[in-house]
Amino acid sequence: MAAVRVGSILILACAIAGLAACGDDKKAAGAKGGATVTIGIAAPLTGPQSHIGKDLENAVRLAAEDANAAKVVVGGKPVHFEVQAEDDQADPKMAPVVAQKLADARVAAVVGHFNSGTTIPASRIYNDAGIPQISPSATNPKYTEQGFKTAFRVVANDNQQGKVVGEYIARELKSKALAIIDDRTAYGQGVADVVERSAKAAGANVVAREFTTDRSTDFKAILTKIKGTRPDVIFFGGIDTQAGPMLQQMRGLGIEAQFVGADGIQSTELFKLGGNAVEGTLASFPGLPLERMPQGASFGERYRKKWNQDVVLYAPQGYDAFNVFVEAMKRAGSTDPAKFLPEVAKTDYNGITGPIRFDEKGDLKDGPITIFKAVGGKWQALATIGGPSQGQGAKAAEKN
Ligand code: ABU
Repeated sequence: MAAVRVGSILILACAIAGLAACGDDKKAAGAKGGATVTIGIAAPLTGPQSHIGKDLENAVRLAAEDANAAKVVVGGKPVHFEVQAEDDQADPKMAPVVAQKLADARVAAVVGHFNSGTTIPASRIYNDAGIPQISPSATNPKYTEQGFKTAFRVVANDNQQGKVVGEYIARELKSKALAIIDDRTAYGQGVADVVERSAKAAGANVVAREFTTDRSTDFKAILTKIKGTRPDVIFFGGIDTQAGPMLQQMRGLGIEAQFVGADGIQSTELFKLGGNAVEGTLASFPGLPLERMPQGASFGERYRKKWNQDVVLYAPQGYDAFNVFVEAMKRAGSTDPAKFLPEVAKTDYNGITGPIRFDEKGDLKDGPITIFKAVGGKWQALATIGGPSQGQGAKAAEKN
């Protein structure tokens, strides 16, 4: 019964309490024998990464609106979906607090968190509460290596993404002097470690390894140090909020090295944050380009119409994560997390982003990785490696 408020009980409770806030629930639960189910979304909704968190919240709200318009029936009864959005501020210490709040609110499932550094500590809370969690974006492998049956992600992880990027730097860019910077987060440091290992294994020479934080804005000291090592490529493991000013400062210092990042910088926001300095930047993303996702173009259009902005980064994955839960509930004939959790694990769903199936750990099977280049203020896809049509880890890169 967690997260499910049966219509008649709720109406009675609202009548006794006289609460105005019960109005929506009353309306929803008014459907004959229906129930209201709340799905949580946890992400940075304030602070420097709020543009990415709001993108996810927007996607989940759109998915709930679509599910309600489709009049979803679970176990023969109509279900009304609501969304509870919580702000983890991209802070690993805030994440368990937010997760506990969602658990106490008895949400049926959680889409989130955005950051690996928040997703990992929050996952223990959801596991203990038996709440299924799908991160649309957390790529650190540790998230699904903890043995939690409740933890899933709808993107490839950084063992896959970092390997592709490291090999791209060594083989395609033919780097002989690679400098690496990370932001010391679970994501940034983790993906930088994998890039370093795979680039070295593929023949690149690493000349510098520096770090900053995910709250820093001045990188001149580490960039000046790196400049002395004469790098031909600089890889940054971190988020667009740091990458934008880092690129500007790098060019300001006269460093001409090719700048490469991973999915944390592959946002539309990077162009605003870094201006002209972004031109030519390379970044990976653990998924297909939006226009090559099976329903990406129409999703992008609907998202723009609804929210008056383009998809920032992970909205399609957030939308799909919500629907994986809805489909699991339908198959289980129940909105009780204990009953539909096994169905989440058995997911075989064709989403906006492509086919979604999970391995035994909760990782996405056959997740593609795309390499993008910043050209004229837009991301242009250069190559996609792996994915359902080629099999995970496929050697051949599909040129876009
Ligand atoms: N995957 C990039 C951004 C989210 C994370 O921290 O994993």
